[in-house]
Amino acid sequence: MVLHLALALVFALFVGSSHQKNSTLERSCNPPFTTIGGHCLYIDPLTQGSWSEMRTYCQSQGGDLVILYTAQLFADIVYYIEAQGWPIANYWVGGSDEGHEGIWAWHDGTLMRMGTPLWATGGCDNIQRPDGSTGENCAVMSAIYHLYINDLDCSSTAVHPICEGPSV
Ligand SMILES: [Ca+2]
Ligand SMILES: [Ca+2]
Repeated sequence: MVLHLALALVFALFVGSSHQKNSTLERSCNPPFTTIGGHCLYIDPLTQGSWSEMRTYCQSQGGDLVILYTAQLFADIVYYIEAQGWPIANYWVGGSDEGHEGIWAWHDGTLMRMGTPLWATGGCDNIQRPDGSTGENCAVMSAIYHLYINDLDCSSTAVHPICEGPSV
């Protein structure tokens, strides 16, 4: 009976510790990725290039350009960038309407929501949508719009990558 209780206690401790290890807050990521908002992300302020170049760069690290699944993740990324004290810059994320003008989608095929909370208000028309037509087909967290999303020419090269890697 005592042995059974001891085994049950050991089992409970084991389950408890493994549960804690796998919880969002305790998750660790393989370098160069770091935990941001419960995801394994890599934001590289030293590397920049076109959207496709930065997508290839993320893939070479075992990931891809980040998909902003939730408003909370978007906010966590903004807070992280601000907390680093980096200069204001442009950052590519994994959304595009290249080849299907006006239909914005993440690289996994998920449709990208317009408006709040992602998109910046461009100009004075107070519309939170892409404004670049066929000349601007890639989504950027924009330096001039407080890191809200804007559409930008995909070949712009003064843009850093935000990569998401596999969760551990
Ligand atoms: Ca477009
Ligand atoms: Ca634009």
